[in-house]
Amino acid sequence: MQIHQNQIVGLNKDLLVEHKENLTQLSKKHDNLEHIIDTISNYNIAIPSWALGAGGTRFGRFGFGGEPSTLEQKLEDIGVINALTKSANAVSLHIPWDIPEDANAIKEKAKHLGLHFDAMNSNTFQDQDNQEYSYKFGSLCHTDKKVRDQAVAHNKAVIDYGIALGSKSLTVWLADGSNFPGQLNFRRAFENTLASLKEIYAHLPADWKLFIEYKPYEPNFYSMVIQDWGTSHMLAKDLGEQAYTLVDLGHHLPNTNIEHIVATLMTRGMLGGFHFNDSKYGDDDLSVGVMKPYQLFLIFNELVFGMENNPANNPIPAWMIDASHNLKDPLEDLIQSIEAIETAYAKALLINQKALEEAQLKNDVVTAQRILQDAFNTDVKTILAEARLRNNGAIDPISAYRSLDVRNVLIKERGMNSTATGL
Ligand code: LRH
Ligand code: MN
Repeated sequence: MQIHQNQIVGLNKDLLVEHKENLTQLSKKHDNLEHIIDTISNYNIAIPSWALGAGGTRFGRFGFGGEPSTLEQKLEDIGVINALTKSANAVSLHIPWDIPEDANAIKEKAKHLGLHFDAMNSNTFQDQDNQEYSYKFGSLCHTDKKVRDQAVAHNKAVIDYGIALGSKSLTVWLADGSNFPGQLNFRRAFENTLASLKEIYAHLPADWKLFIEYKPYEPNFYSMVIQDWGTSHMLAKDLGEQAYTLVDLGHHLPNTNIEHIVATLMTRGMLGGFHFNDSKYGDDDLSVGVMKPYQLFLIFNELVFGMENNPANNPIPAWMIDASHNLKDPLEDLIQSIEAIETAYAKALLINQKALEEAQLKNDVVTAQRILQDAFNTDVKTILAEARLRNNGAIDPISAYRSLDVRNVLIKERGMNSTATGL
């Protein structure tokens, strides 16, 4: 299904007058409004190719109907999200869930839909049918060199797929770890992983980045080889300048101060990117901003400050969503996640960083808090709508999605039982 510009123009018509009035009101209150609208209208988030169908848990999976069962259909669905939000012009592929059989054809299709390829993702956390050695006891850390070599070869193959598609980065997340004390020698596992990553790093083109994603537990429940930002940072430093730490918001123990981790990584230019999602307990992979919107706002406050004060030359982070959908229509869920991310970013851009610094230097805690909360309590819906409108997007993407009856059109095209690869 493709959404055409005139359909969006039609859907925006009834919303325009009120929107313009709201914008006029807002511009009276905020003198840097144009800068914020401009920043958001040039902001894009990569959509995970593995989150366009029903995820499911070990207790069950409930399909949505009309799910994309091919990479081409997945690109079309991301095209729908981008047509409405004008903030989703990138795709993050997971291999082998989404192998581009004909890379040139896939690249052309993506180009036609206004999409490009962000970070590639390798997968050495599942055994594939035709696989010689099992990853049951790990991959890059495995005690058996044959298994490590197999996993290194897979990561090199993923880089090669990415080169063919125009991607410029690889994300490595490892399920490697242990379930029981004594099962694993932590030091040997770390050193094996580093040695394996060095072989993968050596295969990177000079203009590529390697993102090392950490996670404290699951699917292993005693230890994970790359358990936290510190371990990821150690590995990245040992590898070289093209290696960075990737922060998946769901990969933290309860009450972890993630905005502090983000600020700390940026002091050394080591923040490579994000997997945005939200959670209440574990790696719940829920829609962004549904549980902890203030934390997300505080993370963007550190990003705004960090990008404006960047002596360590931290690159612009890779912005990616990593979620799994069990109840909500995946496309609606992703549209809401984009909205939540841009909301946090716009509110953070409203913060008067100069006034905040003055309050901090004077240890005027009350004023510092008021500056943050005034920005957080500002309704930025109109800013996001104007940013979309200036890119010919929908003023209200969710109501547009429903007015266009996208899910039922997809069910007519693909049937009720088509299933998407992924989580
Ligand atoms: C692991 C993870 C990782 C992906 C997977 C789909 O929890 O966050 O980023 O490879 O989810
Ligand atoms: Mn992730």
